[in-house]
Amino acid sequence: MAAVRPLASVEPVARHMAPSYLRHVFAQGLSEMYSREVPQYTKLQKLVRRVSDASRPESRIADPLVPRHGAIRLASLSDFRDTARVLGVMGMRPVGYYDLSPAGLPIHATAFRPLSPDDLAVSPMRLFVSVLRPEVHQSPVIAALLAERRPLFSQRILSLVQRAEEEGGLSEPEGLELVDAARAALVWDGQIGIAKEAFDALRAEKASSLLVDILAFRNPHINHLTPATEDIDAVQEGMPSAGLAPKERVEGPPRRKCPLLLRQTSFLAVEEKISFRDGESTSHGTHTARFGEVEQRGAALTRKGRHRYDEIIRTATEMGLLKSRKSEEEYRRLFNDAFPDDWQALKNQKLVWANYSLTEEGKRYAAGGNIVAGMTLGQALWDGLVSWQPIQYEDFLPFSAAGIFQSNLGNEGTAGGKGDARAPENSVDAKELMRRALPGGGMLDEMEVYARQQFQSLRACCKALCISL
Ligand code: OOG
Ligand code: NI
Repeated sequence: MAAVRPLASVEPVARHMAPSYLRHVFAQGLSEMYSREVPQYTKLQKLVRRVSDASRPESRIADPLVPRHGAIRLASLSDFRDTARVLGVMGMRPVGYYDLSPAGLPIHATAFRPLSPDDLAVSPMRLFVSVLRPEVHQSPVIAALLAERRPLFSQRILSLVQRAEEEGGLSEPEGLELVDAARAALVWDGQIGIAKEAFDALRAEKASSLLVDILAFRNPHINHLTPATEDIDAVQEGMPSAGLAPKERVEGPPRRKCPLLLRQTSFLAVEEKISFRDGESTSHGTHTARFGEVEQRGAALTRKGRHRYDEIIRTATEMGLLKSRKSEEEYRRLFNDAFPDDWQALKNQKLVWANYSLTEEGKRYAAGGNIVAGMTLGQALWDGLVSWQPIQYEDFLPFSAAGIFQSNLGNEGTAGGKGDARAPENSVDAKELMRRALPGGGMLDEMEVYARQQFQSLRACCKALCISL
């Protein structure tokens, strides 16, 4: 007879799997799948690991092989909504609105990501999810294809999501089943899922490569997956000898002592085989859309800082500085004139968000109980009881995103010409439609997310030291 275990040795079993753990498993699953699909991604991972090993022990990136973000492109708002619900079970919330139409690309997007620093620390995976803009539906060719499309997620996936929403989570087997099925729904299937005539008609539309990527396949696929590095210039330089064709230059702010926002580079899109089935016969072709990318994150800018950044990008684009590496010095000068390369100066000018925490001395002081009444935050900072760190930028740069789209879709849009990523007139309606499609009130404003984090960290310090806010 099996021995009965005393009750005390039975570990308490959490009823629901932590969303952050599900997100981690999802990121790993996508990474394994993408390395099977795009072998260059494995080469990029190896290069990123080599660069990270060379900078140890300073490297703060725990596992450079787990991707930090990925991107998918969806056809319909109903798939978009279902995706939001699936990612919601993994603790990912929609933040920001990105309109890619100024770059000539008829899509708009949001980024699904964890919000709190603790959740980001467990698994920082984000998914940039774009969807066709409403104007596109006016084309009869596209409207017909949309009407025929089957939903991205199976009934089983949606019923698991519903259970998670109703019960506040999923058990381990159900959580893992959901994550694996969600990953599998995004598998690359080189089979063209529409008739030859529709395919040819799609090819004749504006922005046709993007439309083919979104509408001609039976399901959406991972467009790219992006590991993180702390030395993106070393990764960029190492690409050719690793057998990868890099873009001309790193996108985003220039290299500096105090890194800001997000710098990214990618290897150019790979040519992949596709096949058409036409009755009995099968013919073959190629598709070029998927690539590999690497990111280096810096400090999140405040509204004031972001406004300044957008102005610089506009000027630099007008001056033609963002086209090749030759103008990098001039770009850096322009940039450094607007942003001091010193954290304290950046904060004094209210250009970066800050996360406040008690120093060791501050913790001892708070625990000691003999708190000085009437202390100010300025004093606490001055006395070394409180310190601050810039908050890392966790979102995306629409202009870079547009640039990335361009370079991988045969330059069919217009980005790089005007450098103006502001939304056109009609995007208010499009944005509103996206908002309404999302469960739970729509996209969060990224600035509010950072402002809240700064405020909460400040409030916790002030509370511990009896400082009135
Ligand atoms: C998404 C591009 C956005 C980024 O890193 O800016 C993005 C796409 O190509 O579908 O991932
Ligand atoms: Ni990306």
